[in-house]
Amino acid sequence: MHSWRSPDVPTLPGEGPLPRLFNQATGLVETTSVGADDRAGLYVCGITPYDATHLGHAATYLAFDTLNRLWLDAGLTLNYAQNVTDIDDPLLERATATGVDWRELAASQTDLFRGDMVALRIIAPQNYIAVTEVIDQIASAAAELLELGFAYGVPTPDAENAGDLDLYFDSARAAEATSWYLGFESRYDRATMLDLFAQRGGDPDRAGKRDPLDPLLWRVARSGEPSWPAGIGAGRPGWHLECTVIALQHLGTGFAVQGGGGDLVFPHHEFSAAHATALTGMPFASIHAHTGMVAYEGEKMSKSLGNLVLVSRLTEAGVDARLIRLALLAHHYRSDWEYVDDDLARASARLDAWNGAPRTDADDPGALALLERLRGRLADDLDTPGALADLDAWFAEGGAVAPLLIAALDALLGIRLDDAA
Ligand code: 5CA
Ligand code: ZN
Repeated sequence: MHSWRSPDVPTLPGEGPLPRLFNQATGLVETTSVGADDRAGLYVCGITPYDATHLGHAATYLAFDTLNRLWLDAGLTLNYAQNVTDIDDPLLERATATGVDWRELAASQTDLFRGDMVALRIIAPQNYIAVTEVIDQIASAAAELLELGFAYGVPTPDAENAGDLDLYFDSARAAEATSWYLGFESRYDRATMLDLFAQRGGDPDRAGKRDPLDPLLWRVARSGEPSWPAGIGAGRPGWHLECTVIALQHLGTGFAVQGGGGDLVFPHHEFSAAHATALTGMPFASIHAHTGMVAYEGEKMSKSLGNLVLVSRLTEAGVDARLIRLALLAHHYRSDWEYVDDDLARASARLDAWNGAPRTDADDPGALALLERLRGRLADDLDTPGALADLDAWFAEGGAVAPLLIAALDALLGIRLDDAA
């Protein structure tokens, strides 16, 4: 599927350090490791395309955009893959409720998302893959898991297709036979897992499962639902296996960072990694990174609750997309926070202060030192609030806008000052 148009990213003098990131699986801030080919592999879970793009989505993609910018500044090449979950229960439910074909809903919302990413100057993934483009590969992966003994059939509860089997992942077998184990990434206890599994698309009470936490790999065809022919029986993919297959196809095993919002830690990321390790015998990613949740009006901003602030609504209302970017960068990517209108007002005051600083044609040593400070801050688990504070201090103390700073703001933070060419 076509991605979106990437912003130009200027090259800065010298080289930034390799960024360090908090790894959910170890609880430590670790240096991101890249392969010998200097390609930084990143997989970030993409949208389920209905009601895109709210500020929570934007904050998540912006966090990993900052990581990509730091990798570029460290002299690496990006190898970035992202999916679009264009077939899933909530998408189908929304399509039915609104009387729109699910394919049209997915296509229109994905388009809107691409436009928002361009407006926000988010670097595009080299591989932007819709789940419906890789159904055959997902079905093959499910078949392989069955062959390897990591999957089992559970009879459908419906009379109309009695005897048909949905395929489930055998977590206990995977924990026994591979390096993966339940909780390796989330480090949640079982009660928390059961609770989250039920909330986030799982079916702990489904009769016939070996463990209530075993996730669905392949849902056999039901009437009235889209399905695709497959050797294992016509059907559609389970959620976690989609991301496993897309990531393995484009990044291989052991890539640098698997990312997404904190709402995906369990069960989604834990089981995407489990499927990958069961298929390949290798760890999925080196670092498992997650963003905090953006809330609005007291609750997590989410499509299902409907408490959304959409990027497109703000830009249509005339809000400068740079202010959205700056408002989001003012919060550390790992913190949970609640969006208020004042976030935009503060971003506006900040951008005015920076734009209003005196201009100079010369890069003095102070500007170079500031660049190194920004690089250090950002490489330290993406400390964007710290970087913004350093810039505020520079300008508050009468520092000028030097060409180097214009380029640094653009390259590292994706913010172009008013007269940046
Ligand atoms: N399609 C799946 C991932 S495979 C999905 O979670 N889609 S989503 O549209 O619900 O979310 C897209 C991305 O935005 C995910 O990485 C998710 O973790 C993140 N996200 C969703 N809501 C928020 C929020 N309120 N704050 C921060 N990030 C969020
Ligand atoms: Zn995913």
